[in-house]
Amino acid sequence: MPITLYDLAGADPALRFSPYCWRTKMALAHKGLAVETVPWRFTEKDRLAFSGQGRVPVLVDGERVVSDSWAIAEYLEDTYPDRPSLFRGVGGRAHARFINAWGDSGLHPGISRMILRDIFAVLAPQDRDYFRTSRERNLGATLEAVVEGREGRLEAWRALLTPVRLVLGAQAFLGGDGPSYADHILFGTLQWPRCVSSFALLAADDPVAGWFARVGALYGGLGAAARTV
Ligand SMILES: N[C@@H](CCC(=O)N[C@@H](CS)C(=O)NCC(=O)O)C(=O)O
Repeated sequence: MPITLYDLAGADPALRFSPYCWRTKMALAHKGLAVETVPWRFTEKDRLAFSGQGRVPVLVDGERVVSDSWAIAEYLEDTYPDRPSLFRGVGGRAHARFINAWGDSGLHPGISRMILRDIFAVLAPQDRDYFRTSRERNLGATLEAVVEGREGRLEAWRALLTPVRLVLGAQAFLGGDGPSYADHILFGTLQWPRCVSSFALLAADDPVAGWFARVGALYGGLGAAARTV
């Protein structure tokens, strides 16, 4: 029985834009595991009740249900050890955990503040009120006010990627000569704005853009082929 993945979708069911779900889809492809993705909308909490929580990704593998992209990566690595490794050992796993935390806490808040209004625009009608209300409550401002002036914040956000540029000056992937889950984490983070917004976060001549294209071309071009707005 193939693995099933609940995957965040917009009004267009083919528009799959969750950074966390992208991390998981890249991890499954890295492992060479077939997956059937199920489009899921923010307000369909009842459809995830079986997982005991209300966020995606949720992976169902036979009897096993795993939520949270990091927990899923660890599950895949530990359950399918004979397939290509996501972490390449204990040290790689520990370092990938850092990239995961850095992506979520260091990069995502700034991305949100640039693309929240664009996300709203692609959502299924039934998700719009929930998304606007929950995000505006958290941020204390309207979606429109949050994204206003984003051009002026872009340079500072791009500077956050300096360590990545330094690493990519010495090796092709964060994982070294080949991709590891660290690459899939950052790829998911950057795939999120690419899918929902025409506002370009990366300059075309940025080495990170070259790396992003390399990772997007992996696994038959899985990431590159994603539906975008
Ligand atoms: N730490 C979780 C975060 C998952 C998460 O926040 N997913 C979002 C979609 S990108 C979600 O399902 N949000 C539901 C909501 O906001 O109600 C992971 O790594 O999987």
